[in-house]
Amino acid sequence: MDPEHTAGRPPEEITRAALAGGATIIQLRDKVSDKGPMLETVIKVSELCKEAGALFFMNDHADIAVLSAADGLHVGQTDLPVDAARKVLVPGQMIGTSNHAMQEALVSISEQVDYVAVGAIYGTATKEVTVSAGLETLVMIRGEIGSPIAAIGGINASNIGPVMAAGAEMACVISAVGMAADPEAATRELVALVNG
Ligand code: TZP
Ligand code: MG
Repeated sequence: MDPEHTAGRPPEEITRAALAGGATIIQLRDKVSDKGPMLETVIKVSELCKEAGALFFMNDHADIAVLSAADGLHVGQTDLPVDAARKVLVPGQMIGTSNHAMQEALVSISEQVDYVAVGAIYGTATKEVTVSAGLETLVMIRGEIGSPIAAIGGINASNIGPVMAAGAEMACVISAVGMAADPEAATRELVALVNG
């Protein structure tokens, strides 16, 4: 859930639609809001996830992950280091990292993260990507690690097949749902492809 990629619709609306369509994890990624207004939205999104029995992850901000009772925090390579973020999180909260290459993934594993995100798998207009991982990196990392892998970047219904075939446990999408004319139907289609 990225409020910049909702085609003008409120984050809560996209969240409800994604949950109704069968999404099992929502991550909120807000690169523009001040933390006050951000917290209000995050708490709503976190509550919607709890009601639906889905997990909620906060991106970037350990303090907001705690304040919204998130299930976990997602950090990138230049965000708070994993050990520092853990000092802010409360017991039971999970942590996952963004990884672009094998070496980063191995460091993440040594930090005992709960999942390893790998991207960008495909080209994306949602984020300025400096290092592209590609499917090859996903396959390589899958061969080396047993922890859950979340694939991200340019994934949609037409190209999710190879991502799951490469052994990712999770596929993360922003625009394929957030920008869809019918986000609930778009999610349902992706979930069917993941489970099929
Ligand atoms: N990290 C790597 S690619 C990406 C992020 C946050 C953007 C994913 O967005 P989309 O629209 O699913 O390509
Ligand atoms: Mg980040």
